[in-house]
Amino acid sequence: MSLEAPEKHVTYGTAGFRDKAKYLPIVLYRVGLLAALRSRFLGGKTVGVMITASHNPPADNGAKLVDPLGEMLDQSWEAHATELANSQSTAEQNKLLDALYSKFGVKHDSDAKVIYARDTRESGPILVDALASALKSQNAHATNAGVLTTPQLHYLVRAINTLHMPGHESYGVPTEDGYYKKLATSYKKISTLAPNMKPVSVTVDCANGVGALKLQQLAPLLEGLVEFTIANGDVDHPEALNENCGADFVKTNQRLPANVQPVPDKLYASFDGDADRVVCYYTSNNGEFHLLDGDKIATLAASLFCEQVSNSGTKVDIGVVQTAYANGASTKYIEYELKIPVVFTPTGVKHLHHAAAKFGIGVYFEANGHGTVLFDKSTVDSLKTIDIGSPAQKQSIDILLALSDLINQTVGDAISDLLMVLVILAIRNWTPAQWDSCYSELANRLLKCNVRDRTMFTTTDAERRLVTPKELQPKLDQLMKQYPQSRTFVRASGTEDVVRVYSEAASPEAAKEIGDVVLELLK
Ligand code: NG1
Ligand code: ZN
Repeated sequence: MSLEAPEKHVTYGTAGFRDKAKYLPIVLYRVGLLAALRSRFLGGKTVGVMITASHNPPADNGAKLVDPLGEMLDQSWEAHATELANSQSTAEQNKLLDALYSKFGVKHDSDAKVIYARDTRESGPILVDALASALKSQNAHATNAGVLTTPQLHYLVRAINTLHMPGHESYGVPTEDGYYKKLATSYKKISTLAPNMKPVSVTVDCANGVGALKLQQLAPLLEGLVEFTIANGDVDHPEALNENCGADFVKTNQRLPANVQPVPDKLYASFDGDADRVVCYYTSNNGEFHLLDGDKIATLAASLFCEQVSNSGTKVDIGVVQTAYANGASTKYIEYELKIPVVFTPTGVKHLHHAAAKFGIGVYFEANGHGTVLFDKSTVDSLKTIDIGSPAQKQSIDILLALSDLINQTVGDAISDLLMVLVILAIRNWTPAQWDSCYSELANRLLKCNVRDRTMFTTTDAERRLVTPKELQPKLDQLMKQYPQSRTFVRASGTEDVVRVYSEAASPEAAKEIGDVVLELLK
């Protein structure tokens, strides 16, 4: 490394390290040091490193560590990552690393295995070199998995470790091909189980990112069942990544991405830059744009699971996990129509993931389209062993088991989530408009506000209420009383130096007015 310290302070946050790529080579080097230690600490299990900045601009990049079962890095290690990355000299770095080896009682010469991958960003190869040289310096067994989506790397990590892990069923063949085959096989299985399932088609805006390459590889395996058309699949021009397209653009702007000319009532989807998020949408005959976001995906999935579990004759507690950003109408639909519980957690998928794992079948999605469904081991075991009474019961059990294979349970996965949406629509023979009509969203608005010090904004109740500044929450409460069905909250972003203001109400005018008043209050 030419530098001995990063040019600016970096923090391992909800999205791992993320910054302008030019600051990151030394950070990736230190991520490599930590990854080797993490693997050794876990008895030589394989850990993953993903190099990506997801939906952020092309000049950014980042790194996330993946734990052996494909989960995000254990939260208690985030502080070690931050401390090590910010060492001010090589001597300090080595001293800190030695201290961590001693603290955890880890031997330097024990087994360490790390697998890593990157997205399509131009800065990827330089960061891979920095990571690889750190792994080499640590005598770690390193595997370069090349260019992958983030969820594919999570899949590989889990599949590698569960090959020989007592108490854990093998997650699949630990190769990229194994991933495609697992998805395609389970989709095909469902198509043979569900009566009269028709082929479906979808146009996918891939944000000019890695999702395009991977969807092209999957597509031939699903020929005759799913017809994919790729839009924004240009990975040869790195500057085009996420530019006027992708899931974040579509969700934030509530409009079509560039290069998509919609046919009314047809289904469209957008992935983000590393294909761990997906949102869907369609236009009606009058040209109106309708977003089917993470909340709509969660409700679609939860309703199918309720139906199939009830047909299967098993008892499974199904629940949905949301954040404060979930539209209030979706929460009401889940609680009052589907009659299943909703749990709220703070923003950030690791919180949602942990809460979802407490259910027999836990559905979690952020409104922005990041999420998945978790099947508890006891649920899968009881589905596999229950006495089967009728063919209809058997069919539902088999559909549920195949869905548990179709869904990437390690982390939100745009490709796998999209297949889940498609298969549910196909089972029900629903158009996008039928899906959309389950509930009508409350009007909402999401604003950002620059403040002097965002750490002054502390919250409680899964970020839905402010604790400090003390005088603000009573004013928000007062405001909510003035508008029917309204809700507003303020929280500090975990990924940007801003506070976010969310408002929802019965009409767009009211949602806008509330947002404007809150912005004034923040001045
Ligand atoms: P912050 O910046 O903390 O609001 C954003 C998203 C999260 C999550 C993280 C991680 C919103 C409102 N917030 O968090 O949902 O995806 O980024 O990338 O969409
Ligand atoms: Zn992403």
